[in-house]
Amino acid sequence: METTSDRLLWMYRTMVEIREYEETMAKVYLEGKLPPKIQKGLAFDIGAGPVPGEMHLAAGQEPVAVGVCAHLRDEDSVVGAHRPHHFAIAKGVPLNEMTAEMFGKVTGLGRGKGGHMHLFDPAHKFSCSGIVGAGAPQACGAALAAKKLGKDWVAIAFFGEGAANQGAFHEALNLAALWKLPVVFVCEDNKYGISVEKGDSTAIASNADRAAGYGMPGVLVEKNDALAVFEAAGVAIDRARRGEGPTLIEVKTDRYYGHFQGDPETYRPKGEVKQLREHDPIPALGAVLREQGLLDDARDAELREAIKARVQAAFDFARQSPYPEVAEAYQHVFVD
Ligand SMILES: Cc1ncc(C[n+]2csc(CCOP(=O)(O)OP(=O)(O)O)c2C)c(N)n1
Repeated sequence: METTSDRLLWMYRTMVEIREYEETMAKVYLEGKLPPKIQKGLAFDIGAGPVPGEMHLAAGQEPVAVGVCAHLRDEDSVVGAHRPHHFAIAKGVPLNEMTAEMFGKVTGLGRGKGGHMHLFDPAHKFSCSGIVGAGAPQACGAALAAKKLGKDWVAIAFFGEGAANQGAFHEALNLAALWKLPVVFVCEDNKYGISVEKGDSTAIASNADRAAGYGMPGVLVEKNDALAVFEAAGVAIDRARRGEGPTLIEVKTDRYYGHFQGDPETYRPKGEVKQLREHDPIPALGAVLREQGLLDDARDAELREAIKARVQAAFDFARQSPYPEVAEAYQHVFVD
């Protein structure tokens, strides 16, 4: 990505792709789980259907992923959490192998053994984990490796505001600041940790304020806006590349779906999601692009069609791929 225009267009396209991916997954995930009329709000067999296991979708949170990843190079590392698709897509993880992994197929990133919370792609330096808070120390590890190798690579740890109450998060921040590691901690405050509102679990309003306790800059991005994230992330990533150490950024973002697919969301005020969707960050960035002459209706329709086709192709690839052989069950699990 050379110019600012390239980056703006990339952010828009990538947000559209993430949204298309999550909306497609929301539908496909329910296949075979229960008859539609009793699905809403009831427990179902999460092992049934083509996509087994839990499913955490990130529609609404696209600005965080693209605003940060627009600054990254191939050599930079990204560690995500249990809600990882937006980060993976923004880091360039291939859709086919990522989707096949969620379908449990042998063509998946982890040969079908990891599922949607455990997407590992060394080629694109992407990983994630279902263990809340686990990613921050891992990003420190990648940053330490870059520093020892004398490279100007950076590492990003993405996590939710719930994870910021885990011990591992605090240990990671302390060590990162002490060793001036080239890492940026990016907290997505989507207001809820499962069903618990932030104010019921966290004594301070903004995690960005916690940065001062570790001797690093803390930045609060108050709007779920790709350009605002892009700006804050640019400063933090440049600082990390220059060897000046870590930054903690918190972004106020919006989760459109439940914590997991099938979540009855009884903790959410009625109409909250409808209200959030009225400030959708995708058309907001689209309007900026239009003002700058970078987008019009024809171009928008064209790029949306291409994205739809790419996402559909990934789901087709996953469906058509074979399951692993039973004999593989214990292979690729432990290091000899
Ligand atoms: C160590 C650990 N504790 C608890 C859980 C169960 N759990 C899964 S997601 C979640 C909430 C995470 O909230 P947050 O970090 O804000 O991320 P969000 O789901 O909002 O993206 C919890 C407690 C877990 N997976 N790992």
